[in-house]
Amino acid sequence: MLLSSLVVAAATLVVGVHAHGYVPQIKIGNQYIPGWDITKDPYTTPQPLRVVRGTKLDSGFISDVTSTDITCSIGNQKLPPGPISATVAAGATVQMLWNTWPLGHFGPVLNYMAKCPTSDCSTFKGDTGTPWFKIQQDSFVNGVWASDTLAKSNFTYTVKIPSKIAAGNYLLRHENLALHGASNVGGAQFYPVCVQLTVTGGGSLNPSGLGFPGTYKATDPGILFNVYQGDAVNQAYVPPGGAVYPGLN
Ligand SMILES: *[C@@H]1O[C@H](CO)[C@@H](O)[C@H](O)[C@H]1NC(C)=O
Ligand SMILES: [Cu+2]
Repeated sequence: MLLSSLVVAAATLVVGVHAHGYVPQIKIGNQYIPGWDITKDPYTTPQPLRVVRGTKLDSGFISDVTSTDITCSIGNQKLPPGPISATVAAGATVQMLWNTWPLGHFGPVLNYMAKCPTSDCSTFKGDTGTPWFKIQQDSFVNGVWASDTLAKSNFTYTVKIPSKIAAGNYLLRHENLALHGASNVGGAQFYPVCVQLTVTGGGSLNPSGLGFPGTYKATDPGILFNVYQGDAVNQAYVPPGGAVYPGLN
């Protein structure tokens, strides 16, 4: 008993001061689909094909909004070894199943998509131009930050794929933005995760307009923000990246 708790404590130390979280699984309808498991997938040869973009070896955060890591997490330059995507109908949901998320890393949960310009998403980095559009966001609702709600909901967050976007291949960029240190410039922590999706059905909308990097500025009011000023201030919080793209549903 004592030995096993020591082993757990040692493993926790190796991971870091605290574990942030990553997305080892997603769920579409009743189907569980492997995401990117940082404890296994980077160490598997050949590298497994995963619908969640792989990152470098940790689940650490990004603080530099001008870095290409802001697009799809640390090591955005590393593309998947081949084409793979999860199929989802326009108007349906994708559940992001985080392995964990620390309470108190509070902030909004932001969700964007970008249409892959190529026949599949595996060669699309999404880090130049403005291919992205915002599809969903949650900030401070009834006294609770969306990231704390995620942590209290079995580490699950549900993204609705817009019903009116054109069918095709997309990256979904799902992001936790932790504001606990955000009252200083560079103190906000970004945790983006990208999923390769094939959207079926849908309509004729082909939105775009946002860039990662590009859209976020270190001094945006939703990025340079003191989260400890009380509920009234938090309720007035304006997330970065603007409003959800109009007319998606
Ligand atoms: C919590 O999420 C995990 C996957 O991350 C799932 O296997 C489990 O069934 C979920 N538990 C509940 C109570 O929904
Ligand atoms: Cu942290």
